[in-house]
Parts: sequence; structure tokens; C-alpha cells
Amino acid sequence: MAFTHIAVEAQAGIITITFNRPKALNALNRALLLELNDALSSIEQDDSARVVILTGAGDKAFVAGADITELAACNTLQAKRFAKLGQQTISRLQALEIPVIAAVNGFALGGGSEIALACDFIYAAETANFGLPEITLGLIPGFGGTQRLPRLVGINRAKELIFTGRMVPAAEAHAMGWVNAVCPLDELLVAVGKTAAAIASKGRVALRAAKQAINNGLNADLATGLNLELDAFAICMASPDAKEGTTAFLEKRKADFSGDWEG
Ligand code: CO8
Repeated sequence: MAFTHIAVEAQAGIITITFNRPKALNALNRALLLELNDALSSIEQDDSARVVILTGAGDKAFVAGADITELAACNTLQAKRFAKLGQQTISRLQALEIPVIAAVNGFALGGGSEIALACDFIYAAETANFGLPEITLGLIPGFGGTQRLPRLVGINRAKELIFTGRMVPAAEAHAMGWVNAVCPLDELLVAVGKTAAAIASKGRVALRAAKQAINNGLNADLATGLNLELDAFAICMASPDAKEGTTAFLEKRKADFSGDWEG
């Protein structure tokens, strides 16, 4: 598949999607979001895909938000459609069965932070900055930020950040639990790649079950979440990966997971 606004590279089951509009600090226009949807469609159908990494082209920005030039030219209906496209794309990203890691290499503002918030976790360069500055444009976050940021960093902290639009340096984002790890820019993709490879070596059935149990359980009460976990655990037990994992342990060797759903 040929892309213009993103670049997609697959290696050993790890798919790296790079937002590729460096002159506009990788801002999200409609064309980029449509390409991201196409990339997600192909990942959803790809049995060899294990982990997705998202990052930005250049050393300045992950994504500096929705494309303000395009946004400013929208009427109300077009803006709502644009917001809906962004929300749907980002929700689809969050719902991918395989883990998604954001490698935030610079500014992650507005829609850029909102994309990172929908990933399973975030590693950031020391030089990265996060923020939801929409309030300074007379707007509010429209790609899920009002919902996902409070769930991750807490209600009051999210309100302060959304009401002020303040930029948060990577170290502070790390301290508040927004970001899992911070490293020098030139080490970021290596660090993310190592974690992605560690995840990719695990069983696909168990990874999917763990991700779904966590994500779906967080939207339910504890009793419902525990039931979801039981069902997900049972699915794992029925899989060839669980047979291989337990057998490999008893035979004192490294497991070689097929990722098949049925034996
Ligand atoms: N959209 C379009 N172009 C952008 C964007 C953007 N979000 N951000 C930067 N650019 C462009 C600049 O216009 C500039 O272009 P040019 O060279 O042609 O003038 C180029 O990228 C470089 O930017 P700067 O010269 O501004 O670089 P600085 O280092 O001086 O500043 C900043 C970097 C601080 C990141 C600054 O560019 C900035 O503040 N950008 C805007 C950040 C922002 O407000 N993001 C939120 C956007 S709104 C949003 O994301 C809402 C999501 C929900 C939308 C719902 C849809 C309806």
C-alpha cells in the first residue's frame, strides 16, 4: 500500500507507523487520518502482526495536533465530521487486538497527545512535550482528550491541563504516569524496539486476552471485570500457546508460540 502522509514499515511482526508531514510538524489532516485508517485495516487482517509502534518523522514533533490550517477552513458541520473521523480512527487504534506503543519523539499536542493517549503505553524522548492546548484556540480537545486524559492522570490534574492548555515536558509527564519511560531522543526507537520485541515474542492469544481484559474491565465494575478476566483466562487455556508455554516451562526450554487460536 502506498502512503504519502504516513510511512509504514514491518519487520519481524513489528509494524512501525511514522506520521510523515515534518514541515507541518506531522499535523493531522483529513488525508493523513484516512491513510491511518487504511494502515489499521491492513494490520487488523495481518496474522503476522504482533506489535505496532507509532512515531513522528523528524526530531521535532510526534504530532503537533490537528492541522489548524485545515481546521480553520471548516464550517461547523465539516469540523464535526473531521472530529468524528479523528475519534473513530483513534478508537480503532485503541481497539487493535495487538499492543500499540507510542514513541513520542517531540511535540505531542492536541490530537497528537490524543493519539498517544489511545496507545497501550508511551515512551518519550527527553525533549518531548505533551499537552492539550485547544483552549488557547477557543476549542476543546475533540479527538478523545477530555475522556482519556482524566482516566490516565486523574480528573483534577486533567482539568488543570485542559483548562490551561499548558505544555508538559516529558519528565513531568513521566512523573504523573502519563508516560512509562523517558530516554534521550537518539535512544528512543531502540528502547521502544526492545520492548516491542519482548512483547512480540509472547503468545498472541494471551496478549490479546490481556489487552481486552484490561481495556474492557476498566469500563465496568470490579465484579464484571473479574468475570471478563475469567473468560479471557479460559480462552488462553484452550489455546495451543498455553499448551506450548506450560510444556516449555516443564521441559526447561524457551517457548515458541505459534499464535494459533485452535490446535
Ligand atoms: N497544524 C498545522 N500546521 C502546524 C501545526 C498544526 N497543528 N503545528 C505546527 N504547524 C506548522 C507551522 O504553521 C509551521 O509552518 P510554516 O513553517 O509553514 O509556518 C511549521 O509547522 C513549524 O511550526 P512553528 O514555526 O510554529 O514551530 P515552533 O517551533 O515555533 O513551534 C509549536 C512549535 C509550539 C508546536 C507550534 O507550532 C504550535 O503551537 N503548534 C500548534 C499546536 C496546537 O495548538 N495543537 C493543537 C491543534 S488543535 C487539535 O489538535 C484539536 C484536535 C481535535 C480537533 C477536532 C477537529 C474538528
